[in-house]
Amino acid sequence: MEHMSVIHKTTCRICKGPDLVKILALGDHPPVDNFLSEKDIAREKRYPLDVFFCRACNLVQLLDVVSPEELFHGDYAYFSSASEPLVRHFEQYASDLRQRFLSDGDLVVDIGSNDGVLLQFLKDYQVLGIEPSENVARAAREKGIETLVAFFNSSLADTIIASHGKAKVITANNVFAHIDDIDEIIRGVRILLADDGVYAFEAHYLLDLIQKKEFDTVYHEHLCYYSVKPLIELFRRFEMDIFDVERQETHGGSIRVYAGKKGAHSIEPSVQTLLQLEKDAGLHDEQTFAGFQKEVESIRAKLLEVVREARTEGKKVIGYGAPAKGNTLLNYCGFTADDIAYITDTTPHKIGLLTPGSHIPVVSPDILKTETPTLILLLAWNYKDYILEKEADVRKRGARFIIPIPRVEIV
Ligand code: DWN
Repeated sequence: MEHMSVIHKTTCRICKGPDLVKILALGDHPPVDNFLSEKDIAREKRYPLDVFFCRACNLVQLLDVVSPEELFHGDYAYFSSASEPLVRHFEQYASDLRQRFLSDGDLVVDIGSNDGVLLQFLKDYQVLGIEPSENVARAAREKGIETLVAFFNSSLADTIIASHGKAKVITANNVFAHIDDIDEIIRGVRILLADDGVYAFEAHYLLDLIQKKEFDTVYHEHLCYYSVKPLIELFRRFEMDIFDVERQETHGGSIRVYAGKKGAHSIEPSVQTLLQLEKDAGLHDEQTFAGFQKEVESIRAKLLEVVREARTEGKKVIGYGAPAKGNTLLNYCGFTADDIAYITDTTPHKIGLLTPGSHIPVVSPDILKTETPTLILLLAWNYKDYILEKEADVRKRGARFIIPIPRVEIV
């Protein structure tokens, strides 16, 4: 793997202002989706993971930008379809888009389409995926979804218009928060979008992150931690409106934002409702973040206490799910394979590799058919209900799950 490169920004990604204050410092971390084998360990690099608040437009963001070519490379580890509840979420999302916006023959373009998890449910329309990671794009093509291996930008928008025409719906789910030059994305969306078209994107929601202490959703892929207020300012700069916003449960709590060309869609009350909710929760006020570092440190202290106590008592602790966020949590706590013997995961690509930074082996969940660990650290806590039900048998055999977020509890 090529050496990583990182740039250190000094201005806000949305308003371009310099008035930024650090609100969370998590230390130096390796990119969380770069699972690796023993031979790659020597070349692994870490970068600062610090979160900043813009006093002017209130965007919460990272300023240390690891190059996208090396985060979303040809051997990317994240396949959305590895999580059954997420597939169900995108099936519902597709039917929402179908009912509300789509007519026969419309073009739907998905930016950051991963393995076709959304477009697979819209194949009766013209669909086009855009996915920079070759291996993940291949999985989409195997589902019969036309997919361009590329990063989206305004020149690609022109190319797509020439070959496919303008898009009625453009989506960008768990990708719009990953992009440094968001202006370029919106320029491209504005070019590609039909005049009555809709740009719909999902991103984890800052309100959930703060209220449920989801510090582990901070990692180098996530450059922005959106709230509605700065997004309105961003789209206004491009003569676009945000006309509807829906809270979603995915990834610990997300927002689905609907935007269109100025005046093309009537503005729903949901926009003002969420703006008010954010104001009431203090998301536009720097003071709200003052205590966050301490809250995160106390979650770490509790996790260290539980896991290290089990270790001194000779009890076996494992991890369940090897999500990107799990690697922020493991590395922030400084856990290694001496603390967490192994981690199970349903993603074939991750099985047999080591987690970045903590270097814990990832194995198939099948091991739990025969092994009964004492404690299971639920790193994929955002699927807690689904997983606790699925793993009822290992719990009957005496295993207990450590749920780390929003507070450490053992169930
Ligand atoms: O931005 C991103 C977020 C939104 O999605 C991407 N960087 C990658 C990804 O982050 P993540 O890896 O934290 O997402 P998930 O969907 O929470 O990852 C869950 C992991 O757990 C997957 O590797 C699959 C695995 N899993 C499992 O082993 N057993 C999931 C389920 C539901 C299970 O039962």
